[in-house]
Amino acid sequence: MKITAAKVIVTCPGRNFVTLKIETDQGVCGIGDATLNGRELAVVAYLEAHVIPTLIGRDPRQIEDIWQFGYRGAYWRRGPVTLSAIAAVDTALWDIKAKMAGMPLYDLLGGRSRDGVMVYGHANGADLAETVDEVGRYIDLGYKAIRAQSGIPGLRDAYGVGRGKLFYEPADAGLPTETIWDTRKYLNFTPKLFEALRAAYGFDHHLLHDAHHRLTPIEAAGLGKALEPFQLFWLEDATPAENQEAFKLIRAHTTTPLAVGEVFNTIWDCKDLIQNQLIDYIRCTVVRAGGVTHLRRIADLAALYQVRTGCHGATDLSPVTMGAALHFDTWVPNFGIQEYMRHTPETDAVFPHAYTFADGYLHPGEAAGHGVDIDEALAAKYPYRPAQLPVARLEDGTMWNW
Ligand code: GCO
Ligand code: MG
Repeated sequence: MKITAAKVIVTCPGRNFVTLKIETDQGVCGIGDATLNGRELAVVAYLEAHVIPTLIGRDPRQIEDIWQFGYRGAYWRRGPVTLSAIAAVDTALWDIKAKMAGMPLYDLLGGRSRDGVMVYGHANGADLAETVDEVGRYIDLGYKAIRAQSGIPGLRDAYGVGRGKLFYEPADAGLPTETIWDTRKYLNFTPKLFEALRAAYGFDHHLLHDAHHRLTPIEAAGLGKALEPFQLFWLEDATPAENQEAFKLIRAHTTTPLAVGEVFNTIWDCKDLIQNQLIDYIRCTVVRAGGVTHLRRIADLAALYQVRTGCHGATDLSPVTMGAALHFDTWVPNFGIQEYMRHTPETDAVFPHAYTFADGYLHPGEAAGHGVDIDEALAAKYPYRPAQLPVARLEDGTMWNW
């Protein structure tokens, strides 16, 4: 069996997505997501110039060897561009293998470990009252777990609060929008939000929150401590994790569970955090961390330390990543939760998929492969549009983490 062709499809049904399609001499094709939000064309160039030529003529069944070739063969290891490209190839090859086997991907990985994949949705509001109402809307939609982000009094912009509600898109401009950040205002407000949410809805639902890399370790420790009475499912990206040791300080002060890793690319980025039991959930997902092949390795390491998975699932990960992640989630023994930020109907139409939502759970479906396809004719109607994520500055103009 041979790979005969591979091509990159860029489409913008409201936001940009990059998809790799691999074709074989047996007529079976597979697709993989290669979207890197705000840096899409870097991955397109990497795939077209450096990866696709090495794939032609290879046996698509040799998923492991092709992964190792992409990783070791690059010499310049790691990084989001390289690992997104490797992930796209890997996802497409697992799709092909599962289609050849006539199995949904989760069956090929080792079979079903659960009946459904618990997801969390994104509730966000301009202020406390609106955010409380939005969480109520998600509860009414059947969600068991909800992430709450709110506008902050006295602060013009806050992370996670979009112009839209069910669908919002942070990569909103061709050049980065500049937002203003004030940690003091955020720390004064956030415990009040969760106090109000528990007062309104009780303790039966899981509540989550994303600090989006904005805090220093000691500030993060303080927030974790202040949130303890409200029993969060997790506090995410409390502080940047380039320095994995920083989490020792947070951990020493709070029992609020910690989640990290949506920006990680490999097992090396989370090795110390996992082995030192400094986190509770690892956020890596298919497209960002080298595909199903590498994500499995991360999950297996995490399992040794009772760290559970919590795959990133924002809208900048295409339905292809969502589909593949749901098969992974259905199989992985140490599953925790899956993020589910809904794609717009336009995106769903470009990527017809087998997965479905019901009662707070996503189900990968029974189609052979990962169950997600691309409608190329429709995709061609939405040409690429430059779009970048915002940046953040402190009130005095200092650059901060967005
Ligand atoms: C999340 C994330 C996203 C990111 C986005 C960047 O937890 O869902 O933090 O909202 O900001 O994926 O492209
Ligand atoms: Mg996040």
